[in-house]
Amino acid sequence: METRWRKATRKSIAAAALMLLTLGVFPNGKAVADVQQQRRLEGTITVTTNDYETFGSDQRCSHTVRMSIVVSPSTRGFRTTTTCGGEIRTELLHYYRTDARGVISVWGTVYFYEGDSVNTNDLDGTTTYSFQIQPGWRVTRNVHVWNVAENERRDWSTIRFDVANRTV
Ligand SMILES: [Ca+2]
Ligand SMILES: [Ca+2]
Ligand SMILES: [Ca+2]
Repeated sequence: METRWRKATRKSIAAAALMLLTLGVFPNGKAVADVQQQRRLEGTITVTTNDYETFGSDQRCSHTVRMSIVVSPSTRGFRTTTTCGGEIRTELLHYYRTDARGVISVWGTVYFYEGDSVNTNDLDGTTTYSFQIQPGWRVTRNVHVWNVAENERRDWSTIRFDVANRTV
């Protein structure tokens, strides 16, 4: 037989459980969504380039860009330009946005120019890329582009993303 005390305890536990359930079911929906949608992308992008030389050794360059940006459902875009060896210009267009769950989408295009100078308009290779970063995760991705137009594989750039999806 249940004592009065036990019955009362059981009732208050049930009440507490109901309160927790209520909080869980009816959070401030909009505030939660806004917090989840704004994330910080943090890390580095390293552009490594090889400039093939007919005489002598190739020229090798490496540039690192540090990223720490707030990402939201509105797309943010950047252009990062690096040069190497007096003949190559690598242009990286990179875009970021979050979805409703706070997942960051990363995508873009790499343009590889090779010619008489780093200001050349001779576009010899193009690559597109896209990947996603779950909240709290860190991702590394290599994107490769090379001199396709002149079939010179020794002219190339590799863009290395090492980026994390953190709270704002
Ligand atoms: Ca060259
Ligand atoms: Ca050169
Ligand atoms: Ca060329």
